[in-house]
Amino acid sequence: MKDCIFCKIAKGEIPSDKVYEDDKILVFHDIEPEAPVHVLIIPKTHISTLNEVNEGNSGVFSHMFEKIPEIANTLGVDSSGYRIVSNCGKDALQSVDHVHFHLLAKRSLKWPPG
Ligand code: DGP
Repeated sequence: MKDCIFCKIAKGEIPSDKVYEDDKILVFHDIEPEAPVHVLIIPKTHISTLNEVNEGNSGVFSHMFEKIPEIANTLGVDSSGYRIVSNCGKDALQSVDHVHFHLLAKRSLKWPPG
């Protein structure tokens, strides 16, 4: 997607503070952190929202979730705990139209988030 900021980050056209990368996913620190640890986990291929997930592209998400324990361990939050959140659409205040999962940690995270 030509004008997608996360596609540009995935291609290295816009710099990011990377935590993990492989051929399918990229993990980088959020520019507006809401917690002492706040990273974004994205598929490298452009998928706009969770509504676009289907049998043909869901493999990247199983890969992503297989990698989350390793990412949490790298960040030093596997024992203390963390929250994974994905905002989909207007009511959830999704601001970047490229599916991403927030990993938040290292503070007490209230629930429900409000
Ligand atoms: P959401 O509201 O769920 O769509 O979250 C989008 C997040 O993306 C938000 O927490 C800020 C972050 N973000 C937006 N632009 C950039 C950027 O250029 N670099 C980085 N590292 N994060 C960004």
